Amino acid sequence: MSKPLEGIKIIDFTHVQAGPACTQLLAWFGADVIKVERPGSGDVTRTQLRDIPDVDALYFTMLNSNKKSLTLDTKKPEGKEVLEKLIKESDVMVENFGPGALDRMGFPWQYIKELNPKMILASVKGFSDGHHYDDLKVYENVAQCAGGAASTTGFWDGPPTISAAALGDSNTGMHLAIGILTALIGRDKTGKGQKVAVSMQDSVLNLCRVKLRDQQRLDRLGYLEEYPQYPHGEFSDVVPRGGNAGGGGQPGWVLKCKGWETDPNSYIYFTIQGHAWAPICRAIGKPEWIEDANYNTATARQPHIFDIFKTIEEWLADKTKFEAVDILRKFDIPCAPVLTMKELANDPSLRESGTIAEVAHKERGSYLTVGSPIKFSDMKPEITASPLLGEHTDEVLESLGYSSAQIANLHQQQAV
Ligand code: CAO
Repeated sequence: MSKPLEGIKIIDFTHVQAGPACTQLLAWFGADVIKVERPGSGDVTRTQLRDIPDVDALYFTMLNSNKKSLTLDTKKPEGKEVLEKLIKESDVMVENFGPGALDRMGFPWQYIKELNPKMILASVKGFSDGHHYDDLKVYENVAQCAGGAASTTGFWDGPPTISAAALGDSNTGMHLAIGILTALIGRDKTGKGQKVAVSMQDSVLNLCRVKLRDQQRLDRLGYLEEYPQYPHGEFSDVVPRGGNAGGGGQPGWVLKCKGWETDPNSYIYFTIQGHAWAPICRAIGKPEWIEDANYNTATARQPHIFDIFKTIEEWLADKTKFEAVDILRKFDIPCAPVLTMKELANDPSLRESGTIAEVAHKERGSYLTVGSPIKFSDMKPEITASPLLGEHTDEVLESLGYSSAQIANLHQQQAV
């Protein structure tokens, strides 16, 4: 099956998570992604949090599938020369070095553009160019704090909280992938490349859009009706942390199910969708609430919403999270079990769809990874193993026209 991005050549000058997540996605869809790594060490994630001695860590293998690895010291003249050749032949270069690193290496955008006017340079930084923090190096949790996620996540009586989801890293990588595809389509029209830049702060903030909505509502009204603080608690002048409250127009909460005393994940998320009130009452055995004026509108329910959740928890007490959802789905109630990583890893539906993929690796045996969350009618992305460090160095150099003698010479000059 031919893949849509076949023929697009990408220099993957990325490391850790934000950049690699982007280029991995493009590799799944057919791009020829050549990861450029420092000889001897490579991407730092190859050795971070290892579970098997001397074998590429899962952190690396799960973010670098379907790529090639070229080792190159791009600070040495002969490494620079190879990179220049690659730039002339490629469509896209993706990087997420610390601020200024590419310039210091001798590859500012101006020079890359001179080498190849059709080149698309895609960069991730912690903060956008010109921002007063644009000199900072940034990791995931730093971005979650800078982008508004931490101040609005967690419980009101606890500290700002980090989400387990990679809002700063992989999310920024996904934004960058959209930027690259857009620039490629633009290039088809103009014949010119361009620089695409995405900051981690901006990408987190983009996902916190509804919290900026809430700040403006709070400024105007002084309260936020869907937050647990309403109507009995107090609001300050900033959006508070709302615990597990629903962020949209319907109240929701994480509710205990049978076994919660010993199983920390025996919970469901339950949403009280306004027009589902009658089915909810029927489902939980409270048909008398359907017409009761204390319950039959969202406004009437809000003052005692936590008593309502408590009643639902009483109904849940003798049901597992899976049994509960199996009953509630028949009443068309938006809900889900709180699933653990173990349950997700073994979920037959996710295996079937390719969202959880098992990949064979030369050195570590097989491992699980998250496959493409994007599904196509005419293509099923196949996930192949991440490359060993420098696995494709000779192959890439040959494709650039280097002879065996020149390649041997390069290896010698590049030796660490
Ligand atoms: N050959 C020679 N030198 C190389 C090289 C290669 N193949 N690959 C990288 N280098 C050099 C860089 O040129 C840089 O050199 P100088 O700082 O001397 O100019 C050096 O390696 C270190 O690069 P770095 O600043 O990117 O690395 P770091 O470990 O100090 O910082 C990180 C890591 C992630 C904090 C930083 O890269 C960053 O802020 N990136 C932008 C934001 C980002 O993507 N963060 C997400 C990371 S995922 O959590």
